[in-house]
Amino acid sequence: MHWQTTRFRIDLGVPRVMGIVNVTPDSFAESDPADESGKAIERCERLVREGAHLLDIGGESSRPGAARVPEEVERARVLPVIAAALGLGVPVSVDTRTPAVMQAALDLGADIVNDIQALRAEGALDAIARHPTCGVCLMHMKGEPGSMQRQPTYGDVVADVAAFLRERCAVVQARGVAAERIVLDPGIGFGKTPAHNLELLRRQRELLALGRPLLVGWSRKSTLGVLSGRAVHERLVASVAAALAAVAQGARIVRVHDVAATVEALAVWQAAGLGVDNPPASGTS
Ligand code: HH2
Repeated sequence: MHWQTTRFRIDLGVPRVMGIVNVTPDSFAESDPADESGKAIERCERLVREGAHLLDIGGESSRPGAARVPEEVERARVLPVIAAALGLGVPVSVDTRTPAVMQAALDLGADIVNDIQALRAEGALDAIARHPTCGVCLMHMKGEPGSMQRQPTYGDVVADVAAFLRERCAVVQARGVAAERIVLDPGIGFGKTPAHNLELLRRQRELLALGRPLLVGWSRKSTLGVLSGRAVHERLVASVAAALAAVAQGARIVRVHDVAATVEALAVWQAAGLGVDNPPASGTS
């Protein structure tokens, strides 16, 4: 299984680690925000040295309650960092829901658009459809970051997420984007309670029926705080465990802050023969 992106056709036969670079003063999990480009570029370089297979660069926090950032501010934050990251030899993703920022990043040569809104903003699909090969990550989110954690409810969270992703995948493909350019993300923490997030993890394999690779982001999120009793900057162990659990349940890409620790854990995982193509046997038979 592969993910076609602008410059790279990424082999997802082994699990891949996407390193998070937030060029923001207010991201939920940053103790030392990379809020100016020099610092963010250094972070990109460090994450690649630590073994990141992809970089995901964002200029707007999507933490619960976050307000929108003006388009010019978002552009000014991410574009210099993307330009520098393009020289680091790994696929570069822009984490944005702003069509003009998608377009500007693609014009610079970015490989992937990662959109927490699954290209629902006006003009987003046009930006992607105009580009012949860029990759896209379509994520499920119920509501808006500003209000999404106010008592989210579902009939069956896994079925609802699957139906949404199936529909978005069809819409994007109908605009001429080849299936191999698309990966899907259940959107851990986006309009979901801890019980919803854990249900999505336990039944994550059901989402594989959508036929596209899964990208999943558990890193430092609040459900891990609930499970571990740890504050946001103390969730390394829980985050690595969640990344391994996501891979065990069929995820091909994990989006993480702690690249070195995740890469090490996955090296042991793979040495044990537990690659994504060899999931642990289920049941007792
Ligand atoms: N989570 C965040 C942001 N973007 N994209 C995808 N595809 N999947 C995710 O789970 C996801 C995402 C939130 O995490 P983070 O970037 O660390 O925080 P913030 O949005 O506060 O910058």
